[in-house]
Amino acid sequence: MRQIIPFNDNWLFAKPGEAAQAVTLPHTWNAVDGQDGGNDYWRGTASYSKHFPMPRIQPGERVFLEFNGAAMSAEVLLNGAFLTCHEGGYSTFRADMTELLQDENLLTVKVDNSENDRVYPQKADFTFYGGLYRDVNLIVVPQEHFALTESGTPGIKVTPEVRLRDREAYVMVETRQTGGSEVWFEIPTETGKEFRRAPVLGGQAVTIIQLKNVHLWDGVNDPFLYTVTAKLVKNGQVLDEISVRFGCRAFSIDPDKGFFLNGHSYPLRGVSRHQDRAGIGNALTIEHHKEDMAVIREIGANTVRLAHYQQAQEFYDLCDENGLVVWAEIPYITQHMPHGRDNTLSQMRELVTQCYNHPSIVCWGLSNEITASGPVTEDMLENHRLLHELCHELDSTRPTTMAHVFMLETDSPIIDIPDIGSYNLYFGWYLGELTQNDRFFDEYHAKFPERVIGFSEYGADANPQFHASVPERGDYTEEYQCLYHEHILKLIDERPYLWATHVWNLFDFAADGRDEGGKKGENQKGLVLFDHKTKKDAFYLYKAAWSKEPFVHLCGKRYVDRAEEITEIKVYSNCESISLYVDGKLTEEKLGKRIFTFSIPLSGEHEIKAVSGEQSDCMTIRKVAEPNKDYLFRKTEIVNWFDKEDYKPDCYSIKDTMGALSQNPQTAAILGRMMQSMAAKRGDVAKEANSNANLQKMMAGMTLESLIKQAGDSVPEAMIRQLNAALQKIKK
Ligand code: GCB
Repeated sequence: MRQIIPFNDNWLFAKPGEAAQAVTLPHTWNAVDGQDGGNDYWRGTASYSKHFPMPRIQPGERVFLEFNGAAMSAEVLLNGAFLTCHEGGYSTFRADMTELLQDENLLTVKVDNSENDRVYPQKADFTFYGGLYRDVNLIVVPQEHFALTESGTPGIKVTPEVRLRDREAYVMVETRQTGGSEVWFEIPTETGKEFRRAPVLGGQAVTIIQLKNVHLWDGVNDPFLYTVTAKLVKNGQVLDEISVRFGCRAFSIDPDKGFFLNGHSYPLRGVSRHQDRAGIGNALTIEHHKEDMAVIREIGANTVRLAHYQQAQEFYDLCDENGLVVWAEIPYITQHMPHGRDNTLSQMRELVTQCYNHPSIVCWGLSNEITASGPVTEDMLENHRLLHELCHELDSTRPTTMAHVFMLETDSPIIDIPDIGSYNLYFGWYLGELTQNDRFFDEYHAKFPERVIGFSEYGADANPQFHASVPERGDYTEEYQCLYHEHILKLIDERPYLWATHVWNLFDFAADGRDEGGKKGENQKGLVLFDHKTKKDAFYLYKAAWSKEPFVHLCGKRYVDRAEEITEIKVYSNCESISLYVDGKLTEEKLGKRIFTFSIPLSGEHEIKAVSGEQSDCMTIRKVAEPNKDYLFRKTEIVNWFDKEDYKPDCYSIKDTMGALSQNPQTAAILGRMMQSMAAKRGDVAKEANSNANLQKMMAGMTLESLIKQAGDSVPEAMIRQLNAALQKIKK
């Protein structure tokens, strides 16, 4: 019988020219430098080595080595001889090492996350951690065994076809193997078990098992899972055995009505997740995965976009168990690389092969914002067509999708390639007004009523150190993040045709190139901090919308010192009424939905308590004479400096629109320089926004002043003054 032996202990890790250190897997070498900003984390080739004795095996047995994540490329040597190599840091690969084994062995894995032009990702808004950051195992199997090596296959493929009307499913089960003469399949059911035998023909065995009265996998309501066991048999003797869980569900997507699960409307509303956390990088344990899932369950999401690459099998398993609908994707992102085609195809082949059996997954993401760094080329189109065809060759049951960058023209030919589409929009954060998001979808849906469209990313950065009573775009306050999401949540509620929506992001995550909003190396669009524990206020807005667990949350607990005479108290709750107590006295009771606001006069220190039935929350706030400077991301006010200066209305200034400034060659040149320096410190979206014609059109109506405001501290005040002075020298 097969044995799986954990192989995580007693490794030696060494960077070139450095002494080796003992490590236990999972391990990444960028846990610290990949999160501290500066875009200077070490990318190179390091080595992991391990001595081990000959595993105890029976004659004829084979020993496979399994890597579940070697980022980004790996070359594996056993006793100095080449065993295998792999490109792509997020998928499983295995190799048969039996022939190279000796009494005493030395395994060496050269792992490489250095820059190149072939292996995705190379350009994206997250840290490309290097290392053996997921489990390594030995798998000992008999001579004749289920397949292990082709694209990291689980050896078994389960395709349930559900007939809702008859409440039955026809489950096709296929296995691949070396040897054996037949395969015995067994599915325990709630009333007994189904058993079938199928002959091995050409290395494959197939059966179809009818499940009557099928228990459906019904999302978060009832994520029921079956298990199928396959036994490889010869002469009546069982040689190898594997089992896998699967779920029976049917889904469809309507361009007008959105997503349907098992015949009922099931709007997909949820979050995205990256696989890293503060101080640990991507070397996560099962406990980390479980903690993340608990947060997803707490917020009440029914879908998760596992961005921007294949994530750990343990996490897809958790999604199956918890009924989360998953968008799965490969890291074909930001920049199309002409030499990267094979790598996109092999990463997709592995994703689909390795993840096929998860009922949670409903689509394969071909790429993310792939047009962000350059125009749509014939090579890029061809790459997408091949990926799309590959997905359908491997899987006829799931649609392909793409996440488009917000400046991609809606009539671009690339949009027609995947079965369904989705846009990442950041109006109201990187640029523009919040209402531009609404307008975008309204226009899109009116123009392309037959296209399925979703909202694959939206978000605003917030550092919970920063607060404002009048929040503004670009101030990085918790309060602006709340306003932003309140707007978008309403937008989504009013547009049921959006087949799936995903907040970017559930958790803050590492993007070592970032330096903004008071933190280095982090993208702070999370609803939860990078510790994956501390929740920002906006988290509770979604909880109020999605979760059925009654709760009351008082916003602004970290906004203690308040200078205003009358302050707003905001409560997020899924209860129907909220009673507000100030210093122990009931001041007001309100009926409402999700968002409850109260105005209370401030004098001294106050105990605030919000109550609904059994649920309550409390906080202390106090009146202060002057605004607390620690709450301000921008320590100086930028609104007033301009008025104080001598202002010549017949000359250009930052009060002019981007459209007007780009008309005049002199002001256009000044603008260009400023945009470049602004973009340097922010994510790729901001960087690419510079050169995009479609985007320039969208921004033409904005004043330069409002653009600067939302750019936060990437434009220092001295520079704004200089800029204005330079513009004021140019006559209109
Ligand atoms: C995007 C990208 C994502 C970034 C995000 C941002 O559109 O797809 O990877 O992290 O924008 O925060 O800028």
